[in-house]
Amino acid sequence: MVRRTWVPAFAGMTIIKGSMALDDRITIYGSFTSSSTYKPMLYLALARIAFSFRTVNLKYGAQKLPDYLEVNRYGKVPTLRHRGLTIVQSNVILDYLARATGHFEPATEQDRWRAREWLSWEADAITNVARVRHYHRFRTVDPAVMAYFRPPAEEALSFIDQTLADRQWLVGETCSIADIGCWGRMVFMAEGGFDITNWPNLLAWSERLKAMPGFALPYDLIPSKDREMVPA
Ligand SMILES: N[C@@H](CCC(=O)N[C@@H](CS)C(=O)NCC(=O)O)C(=O)O
Repeated sequence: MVRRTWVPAFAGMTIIKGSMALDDRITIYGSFTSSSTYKPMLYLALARIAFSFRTVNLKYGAQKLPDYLEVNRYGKVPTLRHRGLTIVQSNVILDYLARATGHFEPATEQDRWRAREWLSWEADAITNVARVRHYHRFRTVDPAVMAYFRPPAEEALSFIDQTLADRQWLVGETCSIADIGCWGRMVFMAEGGFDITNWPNLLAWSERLKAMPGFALPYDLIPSKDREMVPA
């Protein structure tokens, strides 16, 4: 059954915009240790959209097994499947979700492009935060490697901090995919040894995000097993 206006897809639970069939559920493949997985899952949690989660155990290399490589040729998480489409790369998934469900999309066309500009920047710059956290948490690397990646990571955090000095959100007047994408990639910063209190505007922004209905941190949001996710 297809509805063409804003409708509760499941009573009291999910509001989905556009011509979305009630049974065409979104599926996310991901891992509970992955900031890239967190980004679309946070979007769906904040948008109060039910979806199916399929775990890909990175510890055991499930992302490189043939079955999963058929889903995601890069052998990485996350992947989204919806309406017969397979979408990979977390920022492309955020773009897709904003277009498909209508949430967290800035109000003007200029700001919609600006939000996507932030997502592209995020992949260049905040990725350094994720790299430092990854080396810190999962590998033993030469200290020179850490010394190489830490300054651009701190520079990225400072850039966000400066941007937020006189505004609440990265784009426009409300939370958008830019905020979800940038926050989502840096969410494990403490595991990389970055103390968020060094960036007060960034800290205040994170508190604004945390105050939103449906917000959860990755270890509370992403299950370690397959699960049907229902908004709280
Ligand atoms: N640019 C990609 C990065 C995806 C990525 O690196 N995912 C990591 C987890 S955060 C992964 O799957 N790592 C497993 C591997 O590289 O084998 C995105 O944003 O989706």
